[in-house]
Amino acid sequence: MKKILIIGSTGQIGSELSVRVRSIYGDNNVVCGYYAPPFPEGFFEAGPAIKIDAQQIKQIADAVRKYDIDTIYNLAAILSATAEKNPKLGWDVGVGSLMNCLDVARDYKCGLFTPSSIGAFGPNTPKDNTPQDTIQRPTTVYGITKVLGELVSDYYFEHWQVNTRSVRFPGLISNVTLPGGGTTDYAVEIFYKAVKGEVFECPVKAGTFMDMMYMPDALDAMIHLMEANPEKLIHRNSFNVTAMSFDPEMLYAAIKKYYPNFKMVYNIDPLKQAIADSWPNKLDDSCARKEWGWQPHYDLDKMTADMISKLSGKLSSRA
Ligand code: AKB
Repeated sequence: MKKILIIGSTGQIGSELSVRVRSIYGDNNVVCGYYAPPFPEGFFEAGPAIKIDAQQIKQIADAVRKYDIDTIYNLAAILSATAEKNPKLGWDVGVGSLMNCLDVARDYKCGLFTPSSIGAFGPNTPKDNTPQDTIQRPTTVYGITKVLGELVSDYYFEHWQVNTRSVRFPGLISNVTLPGGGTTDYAVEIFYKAVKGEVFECPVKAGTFMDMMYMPDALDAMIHLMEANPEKLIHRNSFNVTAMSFDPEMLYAAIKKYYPNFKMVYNIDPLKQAIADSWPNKLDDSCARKEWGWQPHYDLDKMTADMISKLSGKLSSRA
């Protein structure tokens, strides 16, 4: 029986991962490590929860011992644009938290999932069908912490057999918890504006392609990879995964099918544009498909339909 600790369980990924893994492994077998609000309704009643600052190794080790944890999802993160504005914070959270999780995972024999990102690539990486194994010379602090995270996670596996696994997430689109400080956040924010009938100011130019994924697929990716047969894994840290690649115009057109009067204008954020320009257009995720059966279920149209239906229900019930 798995006993899971989710670090960062109130964040964009954690708030949904905790619900999904509790439905699979049982409420009491999943411990939600939280650092900050927002706390979803019923958060403290749904199962065990404990305050964890991932930069404090003792807090992680105490939780692992107390709840007899065997699997850690390390979701503590500062996203790309925020990390560029505060590199020290980006480094401390990205690297410090991971090193703490790795040491605890080694000492208590836990499996460890840590997300990497398309941000682990840089301007001299092949942009289209970016291979699994290729040049990784990112030009952002976020990207540097992700490459370091990939390498050091493989190191802990090679040297101490720590069961480390990771995927390179693209922009994640969700209707539950907003991202914050990411370069791909526009692909979530646009839906809120469309549903509220407001004009959307897009921070990246038309023609800026990036990989994206709907949150239900992202949750599947994490859970399937952590359940994958280790003998089939040639790679570990980290797998390319993607579900769709689009530019702002394609997303705008998909949303306009539901809201013909919706208006998007461009108000370019130079920092986000520079970061996006340094990232790939579209990853090749064939290794993930071969090694552990990765298969996304949402493309642009299916994701758009579901986002609009879920968000319009949520926002109208709040009105
Ligand atoms: C970001 O934009 O920083 C993240 C990412 C792609 O890692 N969403």
